[in-house]
Amino acid sequence: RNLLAGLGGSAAAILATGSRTKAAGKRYSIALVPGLTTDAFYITMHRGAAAAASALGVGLVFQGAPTFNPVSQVPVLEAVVARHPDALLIAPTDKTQLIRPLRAAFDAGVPVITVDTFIGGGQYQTGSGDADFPLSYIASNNTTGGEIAARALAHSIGDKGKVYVSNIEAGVSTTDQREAGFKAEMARHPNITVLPTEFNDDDANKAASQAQSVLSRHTDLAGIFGTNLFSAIGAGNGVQQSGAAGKVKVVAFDAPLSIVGNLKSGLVDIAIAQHPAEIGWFAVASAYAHLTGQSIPPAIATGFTIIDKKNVDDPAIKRFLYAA
Ligand code: T6T
Repeated sequence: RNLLAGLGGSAAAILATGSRTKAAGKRYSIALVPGLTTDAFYITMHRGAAAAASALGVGLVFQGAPTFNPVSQVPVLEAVVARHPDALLIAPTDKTQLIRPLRAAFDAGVPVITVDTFIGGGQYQTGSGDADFPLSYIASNNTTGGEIAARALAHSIGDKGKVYVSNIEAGVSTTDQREAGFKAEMARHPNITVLPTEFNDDDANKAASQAQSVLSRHTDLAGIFGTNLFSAIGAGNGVQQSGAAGKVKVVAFDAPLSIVGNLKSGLVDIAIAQHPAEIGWFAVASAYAHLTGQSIPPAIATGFTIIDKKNVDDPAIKRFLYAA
């Protein structure tokens, strides 16, 4: 108890130091720009960020676009940067196209941390390339996540048959890495054939009709890997609409509350929950550390929780479902 009391005291001391470094009476303002605003993943990330902001006494602005793409994200980013936040946390929607606008933010004196996705090759603070200027990359290890998905899918289809990847679009760091990790692991499963990837633009309806049309071309399809929330929900719906629920196995990246029914009915075998609240919490804490003169690591890898119908009701597991 004494230890906790001591920690409380030092947190208060840090807070006081932090406020002293700003002009009297002004709080730090940190902006969080998600990949899109209506996605349970980013809504949950916002919740974790807000918890850290309130613990540290900083202001947090959450502003993003309604769809996941650079065309809608860049104007929001520019509007946010024009108000000159003390730090910018952003999930860039394209590895390449967000470099220029983020560089402009950085050149205007706004420290940048990327959350969930990265720009360039994702190696920051290396002194090389045109995209190493963000201070830190705080995210899941998405290559590992893709490998986990492949092993789970291989297991549930008896290590043989045809599968495909339902993905957003090439150029998104997270889902590119998930697909690459998935394919690398599947290369170790000689009796599994990976069909060409279907790209859905983060649209669950499109992912569902793609699943139906792949199934009509390959009636022996064994499984689908949905690389993110909308890809996975769409793949599951497409399988159901084709009357192939249970026959075609689905492994989902992401774990919105709405996946619970699908896990229980057997439509989705496994959901790989990221820890978006953890990403948001560490992003705000890292920005605050930087603003108050601390050094921060160039990358922080957050965790996963693997959810299936056997563990989904366990309170220690279900807390990782994304609450929208
Ligand atoms: O999978 C997450 C996120 O990690 C990815 O970058 C984009 O899609 C999600 O937001 C889920 O919809």
